[in-house]
Amino acid sequence: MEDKLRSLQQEAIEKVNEAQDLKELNNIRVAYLGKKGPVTEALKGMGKLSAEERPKMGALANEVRGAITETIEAKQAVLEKEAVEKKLQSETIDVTLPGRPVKKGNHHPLTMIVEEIEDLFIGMGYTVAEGPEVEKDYYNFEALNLPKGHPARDMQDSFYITEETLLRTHTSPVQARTMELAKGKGPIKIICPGKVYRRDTDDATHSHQFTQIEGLVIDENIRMSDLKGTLNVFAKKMFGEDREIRLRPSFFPFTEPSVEMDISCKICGGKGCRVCKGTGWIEILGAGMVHPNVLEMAGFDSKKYTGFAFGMGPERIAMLKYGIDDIRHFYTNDTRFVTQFGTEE
Ligand code: FA5
Repeated sequence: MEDKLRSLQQEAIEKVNEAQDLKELNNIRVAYLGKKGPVTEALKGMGKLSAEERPKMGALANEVRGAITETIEAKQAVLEKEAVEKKLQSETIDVTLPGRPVKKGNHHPLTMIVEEIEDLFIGMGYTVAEGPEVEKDYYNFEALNLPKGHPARDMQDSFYITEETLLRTHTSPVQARTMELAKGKGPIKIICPGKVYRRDTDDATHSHQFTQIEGLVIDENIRMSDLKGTLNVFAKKMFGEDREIRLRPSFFPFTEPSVEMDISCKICGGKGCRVCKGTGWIEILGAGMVHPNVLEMAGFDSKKYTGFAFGMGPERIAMLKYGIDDIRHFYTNDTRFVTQFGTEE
């Protein structure tokens, strides 16, 4: 029995030492030390031994079991360490690999222009005002000296919602609303950016929905020269000192006198093209001195207060600044167009 136990010990230890992984090691443990294993079987046969031999063989069997268990534990520690190292190696991250850039969005050129114009006027002491896009006929027309049936209403073909409400055709109703809120007391110095809507036929420079930025200054002693000076500063800052500007006499029922401002066309350098309709100039804004009727209707004393107002189209300004040849590019969402401007956000 002694020989059998010793050879079992040697055989088990050899197998343990050759085990390649933890699974194989566990199989060896079950095979040699499990309930049906040879060591247990040998111990079961102890009853057949003499009283003198029994304690001796019992001690030997425990020694063999202990030696196999010890070897298994030592091997287990080695295999576990190897397994961890193998896993670490397979999951290694190469931190020297360059990362893949994540594509983010970027500012729309129209947003950039509106923000640039806002910054410019805020720098001149203006505050930003807002008004509704669904507007009352009263603020869009009547309070601006355009009573019902006035022929000049045809200048801005409108989308009506009810008899008395429409999609605003310009940002000028914000003038009327701001003056009304001021209750006849100046000064007022605001700009108002926002969307406007007209039943215009879309072409290279016209859209049925576009953006305007309104400006309004009301105080004592405001003169036409203040308006001219302001528009000059704006145009030079926006387009550079070398671009040509011209003011043309015009007509708006809410200003008197009225003007329109044109900028020389960047696309053709003033020679005439599709964008400037062969004239070499593009109109970017309408302006004038606030009509006394408009001041009085909003509760201002027109003998004490005077003011100027302007309304510009930022799409046209962006077209002139960046040399964009069709206003429809702003609305068709082609990312190849939009990503050409500004920085990624
Ligand atoms: C007006 O809308 C006046 N409310 C401007 C104004 C304000 C005059 C205050 C006096 C005092 P007008 O219809 O010309 O004016 O439009 C102003 C600007 O909006 C134009 O110069 C042009 O740049 C732009 N614009 C007009 N119609 C369109 C359109 N269909 N598509 C794109 N831009 C347009």
